[in-house]
Amino acid sequence: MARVRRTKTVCTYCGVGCSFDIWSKGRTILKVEPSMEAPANQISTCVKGKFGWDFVNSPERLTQPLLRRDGRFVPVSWEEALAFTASRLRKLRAQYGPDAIGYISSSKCTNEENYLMQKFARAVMGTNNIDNCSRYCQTPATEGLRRTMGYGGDTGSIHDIAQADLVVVIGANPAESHPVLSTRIRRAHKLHGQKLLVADLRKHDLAARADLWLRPRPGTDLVWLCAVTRYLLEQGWVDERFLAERTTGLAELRASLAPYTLAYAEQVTGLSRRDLLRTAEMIHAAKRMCVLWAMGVTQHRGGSETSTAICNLLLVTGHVGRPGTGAYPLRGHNNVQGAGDMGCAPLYLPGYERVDDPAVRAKYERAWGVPLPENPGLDNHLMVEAIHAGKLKGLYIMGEEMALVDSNANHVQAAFRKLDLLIVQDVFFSKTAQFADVVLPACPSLEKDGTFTNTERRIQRLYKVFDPFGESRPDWQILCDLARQLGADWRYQHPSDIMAEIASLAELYRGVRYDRLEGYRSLQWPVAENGIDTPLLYTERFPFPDGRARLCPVTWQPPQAFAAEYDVHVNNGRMLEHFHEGNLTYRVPGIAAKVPQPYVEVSPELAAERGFADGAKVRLVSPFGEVELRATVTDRVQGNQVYLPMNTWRDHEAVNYLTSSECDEVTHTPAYKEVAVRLEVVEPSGPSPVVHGNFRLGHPHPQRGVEVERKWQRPDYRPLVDEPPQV
Ligand SMILES: Nc1nc2c(c(=O)[nH]1)N[C@H]1C(S)=C(S)[C@@H](COP(=O)(O)OP(=O)(O)OC[C@H]3O[C@@H](n4cnc5c(=O)[nH]c(N)nc54)[C@H](O)[C@@H]3O)O[C@H]1N2
Ligand SMILES: Nc1nc2c(c(=O)[nH]1)N[C@H]1C(S)=C(S)[C@@H](COP(=O)(O)OP(=O)(O)OC[C@H]3O[C@@H](n4cnc5c(=O)[nH]c(N)nc54)[C@H](O)[C@@H]3O)O[C@H]1N2
Ligand code: SF4
Ligand SMILES: [Mo]
Repeated sequence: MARVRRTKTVCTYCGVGCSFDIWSKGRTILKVEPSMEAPANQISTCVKGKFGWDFVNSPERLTQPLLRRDGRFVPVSWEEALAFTASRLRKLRAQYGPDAIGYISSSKCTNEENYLMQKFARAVMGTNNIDNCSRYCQTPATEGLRRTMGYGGDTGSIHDIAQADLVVVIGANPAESHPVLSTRIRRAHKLHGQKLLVADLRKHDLAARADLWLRPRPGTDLVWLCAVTRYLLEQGWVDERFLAERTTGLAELRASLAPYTLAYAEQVTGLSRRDLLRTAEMIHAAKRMCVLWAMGVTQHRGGSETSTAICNLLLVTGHVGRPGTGAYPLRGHNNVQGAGDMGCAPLYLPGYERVDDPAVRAKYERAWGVPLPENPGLDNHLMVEAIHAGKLKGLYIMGEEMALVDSNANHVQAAFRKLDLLIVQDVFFSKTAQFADVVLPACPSLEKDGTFTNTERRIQRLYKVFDPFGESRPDWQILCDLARQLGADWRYQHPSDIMAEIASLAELYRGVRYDRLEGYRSLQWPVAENGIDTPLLYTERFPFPDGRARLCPVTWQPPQAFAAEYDVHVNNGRMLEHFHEGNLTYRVPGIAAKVPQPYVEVSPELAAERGFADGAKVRLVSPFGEVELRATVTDRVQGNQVYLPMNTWRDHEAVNYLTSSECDEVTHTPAYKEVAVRLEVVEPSGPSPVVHGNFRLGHPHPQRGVEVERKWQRPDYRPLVDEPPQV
């Protein structure tokens, strides 16, 4: 008889990092119970953390390794799959060299697993071709912070945001993307008179509540940020003492801001002079200001530059290093911060130490006992291009739905078809897996021990709730098994052994130990040897040799231009209930039943002009591909800007069939938010705005060789919830 168990875990979805207890019996989850002890969320969670777990028992879980034979996937034993994978990797390396293989790590996986993935790429296989999905989102923000302040992480804690008297949110939609964090803002705004300034194209939850809502033209945020910074400097509304004592580069910054007059900003951004002045006045009036930003800033060609402009504004006004101030580049995935911290990037080893620094390499060579490659490797974007160029022959993807989430999906999928070897390690038979030669079944977070690092740099432990489903294995074990097949002497018995090694090498994690993270205890990096952590960064100095922050001049990169026929701008992003392409959330019947298949939000003006009604079926055609879906007419969007959630399950509706291969020049983060299409009306009216009825899941189930068909009813469809469900 199974006993009732209570196990602490950390949410597998977003970067807020909520933690809670899972009550279970056998493989059944009885309830999810948050705790006052939970450092990021206390008793709050959102709908995903509370109800989003049934996927772990989905009959579609991968339970055995699969090998492609004669165009079909056949289940095989672990022994056979590992031997096959190792021999193919060895062969490719012998034939084309170590740099002909790329490795994609997973922000869904633990720190320990991410550490092993980059160690596998570097120490076992001999290449720096390693990346993770922060390339798709946060890298530009990290770049902006590293240039100006030093560390690529939020400067304070979620708790600090509530203490600010002005919160500025730029190109982020926390009510859906970081729900529990947004409730902190809403509460402070309502109860404590906190002021809220939002810059966004779309009237989302926080925009609708804001004291001032700016609606700039897409991709022009840098211009209004620079104009406001310039105006603040002109008026002397800056923190002279902070500037003098804690920063360098003011003269260069001042000179670089010369072109950014209010008149220029009005012309480029479409914002009124009045709103620009009100913005400056609100900032001047604030004693403690934080700026939150996310994909509306980073997923543009100028993502790094705009992120830098945000940091400049914070530094000029002295809003860094005190509670209630600072920079919050909201991290997306549960462990995207950790994946970066662990060195899953072509240029950085764990703790952001550069691979091209001989002293750093020497430290790792001593620890790992092998010579390490010194040339920086390929990032995600360059890997795809290198496959097309015939230079990259093999790819190992752990926990990333790259075929659908990378931009210009047709281009990416065409690259996958050219690979000699594609290894996919996932919990489900994803779209990406359809291109694989070998599919390795992994365990999701509930089936393993480890740590995640949330958006506040907070490291938290998760404990195993269930045994692995079928023959699936935790990612860290798969990596160890494979490394041993390839001759490495990896003997980790438990993730805590891996963390001990991380702490011995990465300065930021120096004092991190499992016993210091027992239960709900947590640590925010940098963690000193004695276990003292750092909830608030830069209280005394910035981690540059002179201890001062650097003001950095920036240049505006106008968004890409499209031919005149592509006259509709496609804003895109998240919806509350689903996570990305929905490999997990659409397999939670409770959520999938409640929430729709996707839709495109169209403004009343555009619908009237094109002669269609709510519920119409429209086709969006970009230079790179097309999608067809139902429209919902709403004033959340305006004019020729439509909004398309990326959270579709149905392959052919994925927004990335529309996006291009353009990217941020510095970091290669895709310009996902720069999309234009031609809108064609397929049916001028239709079932409104719900997409009624049933649909077939397009994913063939490899083990049974049949199409899985499910019938889900969606009775009460509301695309945007006013109040995200709080429990
Ligand atoms: N429910 C749910 N939560 C998630 C995720 C999920 O899939 N589902 N994914 C997680 C991940 S990985 C990430 S990275 C985060 C992302 O978190 P967010 O960045 O909040 O997510 P997006 O929906 O992409 O929101 C971007 C916002 O930018 C706005 N925007 C677009 N273009 C511009 C522009 O040019 N200027 C300005 N000022 N605004 C613009 C959009 O209107 C939108 O409101 O969410 C995380 N949380
Ligand atoms: N147009 C457009 N495209 C975008 C974006 C956008 O705003 N607009 N946002 C981009 C951003 S910011 C991101 S982060 C990406 C998100 O894209 P992804 O990171 O690919 O998204 P997920 O679906 O959350 O996770 C990927 C896979 O991990 C698997 N998985 C879950 N847990 C585990 C585990 O423990 N182990 C293993 N091995 N696998 C696991 C899931 O089944 C899923 O297939 O999308 C990007 N694409
Ligand atoms: S806010 Fe994020 S971390 Fe918290 S329960 Fe929701 S998805 Fe999970
Ligand atoms: Mo992300």
